[in-house]
Amino acid sequence: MVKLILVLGDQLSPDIAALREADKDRDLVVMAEVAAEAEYVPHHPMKIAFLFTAMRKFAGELRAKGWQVAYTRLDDPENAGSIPGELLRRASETGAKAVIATEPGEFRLIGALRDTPLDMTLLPDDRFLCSHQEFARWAEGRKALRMEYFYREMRRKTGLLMDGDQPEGGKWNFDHDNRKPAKADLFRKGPPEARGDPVLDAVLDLIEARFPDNFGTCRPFPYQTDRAGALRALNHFVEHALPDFGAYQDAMLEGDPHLYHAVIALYLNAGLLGVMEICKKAEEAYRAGHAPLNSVEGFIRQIIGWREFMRGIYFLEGPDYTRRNALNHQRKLPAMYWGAQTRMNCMAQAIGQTRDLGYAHHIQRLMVTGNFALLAGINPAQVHEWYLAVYVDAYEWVEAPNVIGMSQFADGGIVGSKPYVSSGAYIDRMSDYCKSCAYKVKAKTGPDACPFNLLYWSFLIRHRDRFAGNPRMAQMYRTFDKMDETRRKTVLAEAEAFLDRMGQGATV
Ligand code: FAD
Ligand code: DLZ
Ligand code: SF4
Repeated sequence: MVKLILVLGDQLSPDIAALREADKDRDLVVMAEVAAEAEYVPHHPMKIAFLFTAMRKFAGELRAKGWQVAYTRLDDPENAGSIPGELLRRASETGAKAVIATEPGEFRLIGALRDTPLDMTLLPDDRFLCSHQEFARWAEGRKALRMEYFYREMRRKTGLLMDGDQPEGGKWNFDHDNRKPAKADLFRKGPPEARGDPVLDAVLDLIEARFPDNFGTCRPFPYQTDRAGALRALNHFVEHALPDFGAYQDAMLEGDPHLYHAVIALYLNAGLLGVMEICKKAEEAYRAGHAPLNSVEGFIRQIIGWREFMRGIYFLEGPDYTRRNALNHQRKLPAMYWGAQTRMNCMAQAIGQTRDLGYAHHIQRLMVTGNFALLAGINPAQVHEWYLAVYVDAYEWVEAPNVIGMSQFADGGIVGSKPYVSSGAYIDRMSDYCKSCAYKVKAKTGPDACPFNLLYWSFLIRHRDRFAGNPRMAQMYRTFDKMDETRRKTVLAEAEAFLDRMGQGATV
């Protein structure tokens, strides 16, 4: 009897588990653009446009290979509005009783699929290197879960950058060669241009009409939307940017949103690229003498280390992870995150490019928008929803551990051993943002004082009980305690006044 084969918007890989299990001559592939997925957060229009275009093209590729595909567009009058609803509709049309699906990357959708009355088989998503069971075995009995040790296991498992059983170059991690500030360079090649086509144009019209109020612009649309384009983007990165990826991965420059970053997470997370093909291309570039080891090791670590580690944490910790709030932060996310004016140039830059591209690189996410939210005590659930909505590469399995764990310390220290907080000095060192800011990064108090400077100390003092005993933070507390008392009081009072003004909706 016919079975329904579910392929979700971020499962656009021809060898995805559900398709491998299916019988091309008997089964029906179900793909659907649905309101429930498009609206569970107010996604950036480019994110929805990217996925719907890539889904439509992928369905076309499957049909060309001989699959029967039932594809529902968002504006189809029969659209049931949700993935389970679409499965039930197709089941009643075909008489199918059973569904084969690849496990979704979000507990919400896993639960919704399990709740359908259909005979549901959820197969493990083996596009990842590390299964849930393998991660749980690795984590079991460890006092703390640290990415660095997990990463070494993944290096051994994949053989990437290995010299026998030793790491290439004698070390696992070459980060001490990285983290330089960058200079403006008009000849730096960004990602390859997008090529317009009728499928994309139709989707852009649909999204602009259906989601006119969502934060973010849709045109000009900068991304690739099929496997061939994603491969072009990967090759372009390896050729032009990978050699400098390591040295400048933490740098930030006004007007240069990508620097030497790959801008491939959206393709990888949607299934248009695979983990091993990306890493092998990077390794080949190193072995051919095209890219240095510090860059290639750093890049591969992000993918087989951080990315796999984050997914492991999400599934290990369970559905309540996104509601954690270890620091009891309760402030509302300020309107500047949704595009309202701010006098802080670093925030205006990171949020502005997020609006225009649905993209910011790691350090902008972590040390600008994330750092500010943490210092200001914003409710982590609201921060999580923002990140899940605004980035074209955002899916809960990867976004939540990055936000709730790494960025907001709301999991109490599962992902990181200390919070990622810094004063304005870090942003000044790694960027050119402070030069054209209304605040002065060198000012520690007074009307021009950089808000990051004020909030940094007030954060540390608010959470003294929790962090003073952390050996990696003790020095910061000693520095504060050495300030004269008037200065300490002024810093804390000005931080409070800043937060009050922000809470009342003033432009800060
Ligand atoms: P590059 O900087 O070129 O890195 C190469 C690849 O490494 C990325 O494409 C990505 O696949 C992987 N990678 C790097 N860092 C991480 C990481 N910390 N976790 C997982 N993968 C990583 N990444 C997402 O894919 N989706 C998200 O929703 C997401 N949300 C984030 C939220 C916060 C607060 C922070 C600090 C990081 C987040 N990241 C997320 C990780 C990282 O910022 C993005 O993967 C990266 O910016 C994507 O751009 P890129 O492809 O140019 O990456
Ligand atoms: C993100 C997203 C959006 C916006 N729309 C759809 C959709 O209409 N149909 C679909 O199958 N998938 C969509 N997705 C991706 C899902 O939300 C994603 O599969 C889950 O969040 C699990 O990662
Ligand atoms: Fe950001 Fe402070 Fe620098 Fe302004 S001075 S750009 S607020 S770090």
